[in-house]
Amino acid sequence: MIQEKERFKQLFLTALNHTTGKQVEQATDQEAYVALSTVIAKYIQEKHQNSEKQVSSKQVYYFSMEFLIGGLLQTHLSYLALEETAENVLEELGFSLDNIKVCENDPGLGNGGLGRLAACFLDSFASLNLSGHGVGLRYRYGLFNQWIEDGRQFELPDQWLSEGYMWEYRKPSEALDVLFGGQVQSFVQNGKLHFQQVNAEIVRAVPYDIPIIGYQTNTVNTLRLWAAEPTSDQVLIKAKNESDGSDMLTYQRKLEELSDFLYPDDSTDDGKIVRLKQEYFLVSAGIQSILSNFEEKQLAWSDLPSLLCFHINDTHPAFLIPELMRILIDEKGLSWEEAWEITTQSVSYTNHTTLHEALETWPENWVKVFLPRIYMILVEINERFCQQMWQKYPGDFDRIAQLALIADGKIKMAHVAIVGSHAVNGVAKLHTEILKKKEMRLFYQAYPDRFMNKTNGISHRRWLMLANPSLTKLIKAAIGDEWLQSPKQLIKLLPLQTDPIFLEKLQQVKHDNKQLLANHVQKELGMILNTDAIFDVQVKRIHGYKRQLLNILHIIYLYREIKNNRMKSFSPRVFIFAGKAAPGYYFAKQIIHLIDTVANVVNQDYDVKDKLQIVFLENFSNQLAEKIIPAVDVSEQLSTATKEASGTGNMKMMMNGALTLGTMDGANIEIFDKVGAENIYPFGLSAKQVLHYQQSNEYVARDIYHTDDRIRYAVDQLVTVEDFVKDEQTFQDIYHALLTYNDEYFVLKDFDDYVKQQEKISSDYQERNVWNQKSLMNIAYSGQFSSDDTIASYASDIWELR
Ligand code: 26Q
Repeated sequence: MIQEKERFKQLFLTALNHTTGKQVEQATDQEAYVALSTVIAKYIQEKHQNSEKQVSSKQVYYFSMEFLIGGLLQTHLSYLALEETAENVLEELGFSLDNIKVCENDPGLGNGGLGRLAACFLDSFASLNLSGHGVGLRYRYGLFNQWIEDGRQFELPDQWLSEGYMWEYRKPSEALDVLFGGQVQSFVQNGKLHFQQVNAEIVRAVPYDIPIIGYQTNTVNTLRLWAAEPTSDQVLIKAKNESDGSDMLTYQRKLEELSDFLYPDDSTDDGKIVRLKQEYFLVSAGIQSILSNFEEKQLAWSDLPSLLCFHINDTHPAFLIPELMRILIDEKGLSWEEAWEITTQSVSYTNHTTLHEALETWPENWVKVFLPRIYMILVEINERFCQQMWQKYPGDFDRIAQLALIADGKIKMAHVAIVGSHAVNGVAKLHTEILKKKEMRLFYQAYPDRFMNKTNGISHRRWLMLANPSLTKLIKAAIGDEWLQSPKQLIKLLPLQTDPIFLEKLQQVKHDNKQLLANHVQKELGMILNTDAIFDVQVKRIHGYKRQLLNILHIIYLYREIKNNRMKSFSPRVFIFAGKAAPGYYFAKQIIHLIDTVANVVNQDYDVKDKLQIVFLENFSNQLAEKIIPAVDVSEQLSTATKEASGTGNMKMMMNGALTLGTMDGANIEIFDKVGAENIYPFGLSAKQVLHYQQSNEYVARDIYHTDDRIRYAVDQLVTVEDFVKDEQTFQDIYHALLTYNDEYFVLKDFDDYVKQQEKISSDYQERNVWNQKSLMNIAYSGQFSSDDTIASYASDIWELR
């Protein structure tokens, strides 16, 4: 122990001197952060060298356009069991570990759920000793930094690389080329037809590797992020052709730009060509480097599916399918049939949405121009597939037209992904059912065995052990620490529901966490929160279907009731919101503006002080989520049934003892099934009812508006200069979305049920002992939502790892 400490200290001092040239006394926290990370990186390297010596097993490559990995300093210290040592050494040297931790940047390389899921999966791979690696893009700027002024969202570039990134290793010796555009030439050689892409634009792909370690395991996996760079040859050719050197620089920039930005999740059409190129860049670079490693082993190509799995995180990396075909056929000389067998056996696909507007398609013309050889292969896949379907369903033109991969000038990426893989999964039970019975019904009929469910999960280590140290301590004291390795062991907490002392402590932990969040809010917004109030939280991307509007309309109504002293058994509330709106998503930006407008009135009204507070926290991120989630009493999961594929914030909050107020949608349903009706607040239309109303014309939002006085008041406030708004125009589009366009998301329809459950929450919260029991039940049953479980299930049913 003492030896360890001395070694750590020496390494730290050396690193500090190396990176800054300074003595300890002069170093800033930022410089200490750099030195500390350098030391930790050294420990990881040592582990890595051991890990690579281990027997190689089947490798999974998880391809994703997004990885929201969050801060790694804390994770590494904890997983390497170095926290205490570091804390002591730093203290001796006059630093505080807490101050150093805040120097870390949070790379925002994702939009939301899908990107965070990928990060939780990497954590589980390494912690389960499985060889699972991430393949992604190293965007120069992550998802924008959000800044709100006068209720309006401004977007600033997320400069996560400005201070350098401590956990990556640039590997220029493993760089390779990705080709765009040009023409495809064919020629016959030895009686075989060959294809070659000529006059293409070449972009150099340079990998940056981030080692991923597990909790108390020896496994070190890799997250490989690719960056686009110009090749010097290309720039030179360009320079020779142009007289003016400035063009050369512009050209260089143009090539680099490819990996500059991450696209928001509902991006409008402009600039989308870059997104198309990004998707191909990711898979081409990723698969080329994996295959070149495979070739070094000198095995037969037919062995590939027993050694490698390529998993695609939604359709965004689906060009992997034609790219793998291209390499196997054009470069390795395999026949179509051999290549197809290898491809479909090694690729699997997760679907994350059934929203029609979110299913990815690409204009045929773009693919033809920018990926000419890939286009030819897609046409061939489509033709063979349609023929096969013709055999299966002779004469059924209509069906085959609907199944086709290419139709109406568009390439349907979900169709490509399903046809080109051996397994397709949804991310929660309901979502998978909707895929099978509705959205992908015809594919399910054609390939019933291909479809399966894998309900999402979250890393209980990041979202409980690291994010909530006081709860972790309490749980450890009660049931030991086996649950850290086997999260289902959290069920051992169940008997404690009859232990009033334990429940008292649980309440105290929640209160302490609320105080920590309140301190943060005071620092950021200068607002003092009532920590005895219910912390009622909705944090996630701002979207119509997630219905932040339902929440805020309810608050508008509550305000009136409180002002008029009409609330009977009301428990004071702090409503907390956070989330980004996609820059081009006008409606979502309006919602932020509305929340801000209502907050300004409520927070300044002395009459409701201590009863009602509203907070919108800017720039939601992993780091902010880690502050908020341990402090949540009520977890708002309000999506219109059928719309949220799974949700994962619901699981994070449950695991931290929050009670869910949610629709029967996505994984809320599975949470309901686990904790039982007593320990959750479900409300609203069921999926079946939503589908019914969508198909019939029976829902008329205006009828509800006219008959329910509470709704009429809340909706009218959007366009009436009375309690909240300053003019009639600002929020008229929200008003019209509800009344003129008949409330696509059934906000008004679900309002009454929502209010009832909110009232129930208010009165239940007053029986603190009972509430604490419910909270405990949520924690105890949350182990089933650990991503360890999810990954174990992918490993056995999809990747066949063991
Ligand atoms: C597509 C094309 C062009 C530009 C952007 C995109 C794009 C980018 C990101 C489309 C979608 C996304 C992100 C989707 C996402 O995060 N989905 C969420 O995935 C979670 C993990 O499975 C689920 O829990 C959520 O329900 C689902 O909404």
